[in-house]
Amino acid sequence: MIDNTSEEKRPLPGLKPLTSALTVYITLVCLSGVLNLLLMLHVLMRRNLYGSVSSFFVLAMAATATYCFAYAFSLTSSTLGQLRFWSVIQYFGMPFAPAFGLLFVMRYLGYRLSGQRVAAMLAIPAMALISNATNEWHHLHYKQYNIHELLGAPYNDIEVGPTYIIMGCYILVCFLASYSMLISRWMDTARPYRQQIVSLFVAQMIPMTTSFLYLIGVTPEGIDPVPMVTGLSSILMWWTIESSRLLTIIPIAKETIFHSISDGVVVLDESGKLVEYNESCRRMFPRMDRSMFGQSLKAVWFTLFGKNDSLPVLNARQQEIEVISAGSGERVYRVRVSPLRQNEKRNQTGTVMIISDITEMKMMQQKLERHAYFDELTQICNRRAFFERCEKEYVKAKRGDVPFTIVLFDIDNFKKVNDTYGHNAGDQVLVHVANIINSCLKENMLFARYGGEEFVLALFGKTVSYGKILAESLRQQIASRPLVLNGTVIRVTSSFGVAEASGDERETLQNLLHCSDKALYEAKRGGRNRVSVYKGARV
Ligand code: GH3
Ligand code: MG
Ligand code: MG
Repeated sequence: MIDNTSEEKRPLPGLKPLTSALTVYITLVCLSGVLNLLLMLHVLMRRNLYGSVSSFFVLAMAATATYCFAYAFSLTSSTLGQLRFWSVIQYFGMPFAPAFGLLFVMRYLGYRLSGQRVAAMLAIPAMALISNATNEWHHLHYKQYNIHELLGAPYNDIEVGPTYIIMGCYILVCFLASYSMLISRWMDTARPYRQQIVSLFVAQMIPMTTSFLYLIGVTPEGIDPVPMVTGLSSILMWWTIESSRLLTIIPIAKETIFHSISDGVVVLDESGKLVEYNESCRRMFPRMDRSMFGQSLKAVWFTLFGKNDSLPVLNARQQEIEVISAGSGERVYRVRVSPLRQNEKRNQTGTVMIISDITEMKMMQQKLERHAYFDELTQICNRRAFFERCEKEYVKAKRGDVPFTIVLFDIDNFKKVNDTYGHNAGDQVLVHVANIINSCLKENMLFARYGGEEFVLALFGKTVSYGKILAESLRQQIASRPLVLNGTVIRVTSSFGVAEASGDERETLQNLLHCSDKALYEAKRGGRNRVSVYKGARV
């Protein structure tokens, strides 16, 4: 075989006018190119409708169209230089098309594709392009690239090198990977969408079978038949896009759904043995692993929550259980347990447990409850919590004919405390007073911050005389325990108003509070730092 690379510019002596066979090849290749180009433009213009899945499809079509047109031009070459030039241009499409095709299939089937993964998958096509373009320096892609001795230009006679073989194998791997992915998803794909899978399969099968026939020498010598048949794949894809809305409705495999659920899912068989769990479950409980398949519910529960209590009963009822995991860093989970049936009529064939981590939600809930019912500064009940609880106790006392007393008290001259020591010191005084009262009270006594520097006590089952004695002792405690803040002694006193429920049917809690407020006013008027009992008229 003669290496003709040095004679690139010289037209071959045996150059023939375009033969009829060549005219047919060029027409077919151009037709394929136009079909690929039109389909690419069609999808490109409607990409907003099709979403991200269409991007690799457009790239695959663009690569195939480039391959076709460059090959059509190569078929008009009359010199080796022209043939080589168009061969390099072809490589901007040919090795990339199967890689983009595989990327499209992967995205279509719901695989996550990072930028790095995409770049890695395009590395060999890029290597093939560079290797072909620089072949004249190293002959790694084509050991020999000549014009066919007998047929003349544009038919070529090649002897392939190692990078060509790598590229060929890679293209084959791309096709085989697409096929195996499509086949493996066949069972998971709902019947109406199986046409899409078949079309994708056949569309890739057409160029692959053709290259196989080319390799075994069945197709005309010196001619690459693959570009001619890519048009057929395009027609098939076009038809599938229109008829079964290939790019609009994508059948997401059940497996993908199962693993992308953010809750942990655990599946048990009819005897309660572990048969499956999803990705989220593994992330939530890193100790879960596939060696646990076949283990009992008890063992699985222990791995999940570190304890063996609150186990669900695997019967035909739906249950919802809240579990706090044992050990350090305890978390709260909500486990919904449902029976699994193949269909409505069949008996239970297993159990599915859906596990949600509700730790953050619970914490938020507790925080909101605290905000709603506790005074942030003094950490005692706020006015709202007081009314909710006091109303219940008041009604209960009234019904049971049990005495009920209210003690209302207010810090004396508190404005002066603020003015003299500052607002922050005033706050500390409020906390100090609340702490003193808390230390003197029995548990379960309802004590709340009623307003700014006003507090309230509800004494269920206690008469006004008990209230008076208690108020007097609290008054003394406050007066005798000054707050020492940064070396400054802040003395405060309080005035108290005490009133007992009258037992009158018409009396309300508001009336009673009003009475204690009047008594408090009397205490203030009487000179402050004293206890006053309501003695006026009732309702
Ligand atoms: P009296 O003996 O008549 O009760 O006089 P007083 O100064 O205590 O009463 P007044 O109602 O005139 O003033 C209450 C002051 O309490 C006014 C307000 O600025 C202050 N205050 C209310 N809530 C807070 C609080 O949360 N922190 C602080 N530092 N001051 C508060
Ligand atoms: Mg006051
Ligand atoms: Mg006041």
